[in-house]
Amino acid sequence: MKRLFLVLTVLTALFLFAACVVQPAAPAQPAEQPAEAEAVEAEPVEAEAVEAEAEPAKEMKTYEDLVVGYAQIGAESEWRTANTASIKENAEKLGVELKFSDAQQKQENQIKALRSFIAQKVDVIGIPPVVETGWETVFQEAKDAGIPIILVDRRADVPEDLYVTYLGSDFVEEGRNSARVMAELMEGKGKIVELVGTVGSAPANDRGKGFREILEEYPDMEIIDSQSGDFTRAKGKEVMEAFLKKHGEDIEAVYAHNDDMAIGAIQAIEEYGLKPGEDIIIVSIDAVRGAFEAMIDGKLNATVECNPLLGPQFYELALKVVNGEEVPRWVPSEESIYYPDDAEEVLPTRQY
Ligand code: GYE
Repeated sequence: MKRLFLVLTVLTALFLFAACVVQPAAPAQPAEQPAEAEAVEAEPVEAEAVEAEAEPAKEMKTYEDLVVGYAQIGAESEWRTANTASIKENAEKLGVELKFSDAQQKQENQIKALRSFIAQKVDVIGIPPVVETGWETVFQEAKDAGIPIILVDRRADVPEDLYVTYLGSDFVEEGRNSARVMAELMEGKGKIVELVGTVGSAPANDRGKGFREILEEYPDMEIIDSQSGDFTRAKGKEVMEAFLKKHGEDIEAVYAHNDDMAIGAIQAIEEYGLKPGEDIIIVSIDAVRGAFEAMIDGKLNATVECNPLLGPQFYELALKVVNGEEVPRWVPSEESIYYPDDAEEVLPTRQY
């Protein structure tokens, strides 16, 4: 019941938030549309028809006209491969020409990709910045070349005029939800280790922040160690091994910034001779298929959803942007929380 209430609260909050954020964009459209409508209605009246001709409506681009550059981070997690698939499949479906690059988790490669997209004069650039800082110069270069940037999935710490919109999750809220779930599972007390995402990335920064914010309400819950596993299974396992070596059975819970690191931690815990999900409570973020499988096996206690299927919304935004339509500054994705009880039923419906 408590869980249902939590999920409902989260969904309501998201809904209200989305309603507030999306609204400001609405007035932009009516401003243009009536002009067109008038021109059509006014056809029989010569004078007005001439006026309409003198100022021809700007030709609207369609998906088939769009050339888009997407500077992907890499393939570090199940989440990321699902995101890549969504970006590629939807380009094909819509007839968008996609120039895709994989930076292998290196910022310098993402910067090179942006410069190459600028040289190729793409219409729009989409990028999930691997870390938050260090983007100003290259974003300015895109702006100077008249190429709009859409931040997809992760934010960048740059002045607002250097990108048109951010499409992605509320990572702070994901962190808060993880802590709320953790508090419930641990009954408000115990020692936690934290597997942090890529250092300096928006999701790692915000998921850490949101989690701590809620923990302040629980003085008996404590993070005893915190280290980056770079969002990968291999590093998640490595860091968990080190935590176990150092703290042993003092560890009562793991908070992992993504499911892949949690899955790595599960392996480390089993190899250490403890039962993940029982001896050590584990909560992570993403809700990828691997997390549902782990929950069915009783090895993961909850996963907080982060939606990677951003392709459709991304191209919709890209088209609006090249056609000069106004878009909201932030388009948040809709998300939920899942528990082992629902895992079996939900797994077949998961697309990632
Ligand atoms: O949670 C993680 C991925 O930026 C939201 O990146 C994304 C994160 C996701 O590697 O699995």
